[in-house]
Amino acid sequence: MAYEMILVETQGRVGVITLNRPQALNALCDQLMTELGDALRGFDADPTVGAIVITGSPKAFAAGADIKEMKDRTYPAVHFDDFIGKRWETVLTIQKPVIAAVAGFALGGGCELAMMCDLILAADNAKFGQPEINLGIIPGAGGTQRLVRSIGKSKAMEMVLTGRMMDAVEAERANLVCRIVPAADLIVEAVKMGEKMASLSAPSVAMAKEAINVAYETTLREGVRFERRLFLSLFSTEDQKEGMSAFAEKRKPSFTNR
Ligand code: CO8
Repeated sequence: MAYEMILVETQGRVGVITLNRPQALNALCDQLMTELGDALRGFDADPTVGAIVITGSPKAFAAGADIKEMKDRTYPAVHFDDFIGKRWETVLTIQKPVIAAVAGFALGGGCELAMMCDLILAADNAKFGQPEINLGIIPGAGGTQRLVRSIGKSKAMEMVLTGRMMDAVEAERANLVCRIVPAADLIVEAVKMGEKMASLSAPSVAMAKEAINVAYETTLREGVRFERRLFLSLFSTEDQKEGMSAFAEKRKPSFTNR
């Protein structure tokens, strides 16, 4: 697929996808989301890639779903097209870690896309918000659910009911983002983090992310059972033998992803 709205490259073992629709602050139109999904699936299937970074421009990660594209849609059209499920949720199906590297605005669907990634690294100029209420709608790609689980009910209520944006410092304090870095270093830092993940045993990295993500969708008892199954299954891998032998032999492990 030839891409018009995203840039795709690899840096070492990290796949980097840059949302590239600057004239619309990376508004997430159908074409952009289709291209993003295709690129994500491509990197997930590429054995030379161990982690994926999604980023935007210095001014905007993404200013939301494309309001101009959505404004005249009718209920039957949005219902039967299932544009949220089909185009927006691909990121949830990716086995490799996906890092959202956010500079500038991450609003509405942009904030929701970032929250669908496995973690968010924020530039110091990042701004997060769910301003849909100003448009007469509500978040529709998981914002009301993931924000509550991430930052708690009160802050989620305030953001969703007033549309107030959060800056990077507040977002870190509220646990929406893992870390803040200077805007100029955002991609370097995100790729460095991805490279670290890519250097580890791919089965354990994939299972670790799966186990953490399950914590959002199940009870503690079921989550712990799920974790234990994954943990025990890793004893069937060569990488578990290699990782533990290397520790005992005081050398660096050499993982083969088997
Ligand atoms: N959709 C379409 N175009 C947009 C969007 C958007 N979300 N955001 C910005 N643009 C366009 C502007 O229309 C403008 O285009 P033009 O130059 O042709 O007029 C260009 O980008 C630059 O924007 P501004 O001139 O407004 O730039 P400012 O720096 O003055 O303001 C803001 C930046 C504050 C980010 C402002 O652009 C803004 O408020 N944008 C809209 C933010 C918003 O409301 N987002 C939520 C959208 S709804 C949503 O995301 C629902 C998700 C539901 C789930 C997914 C289902 C599809």
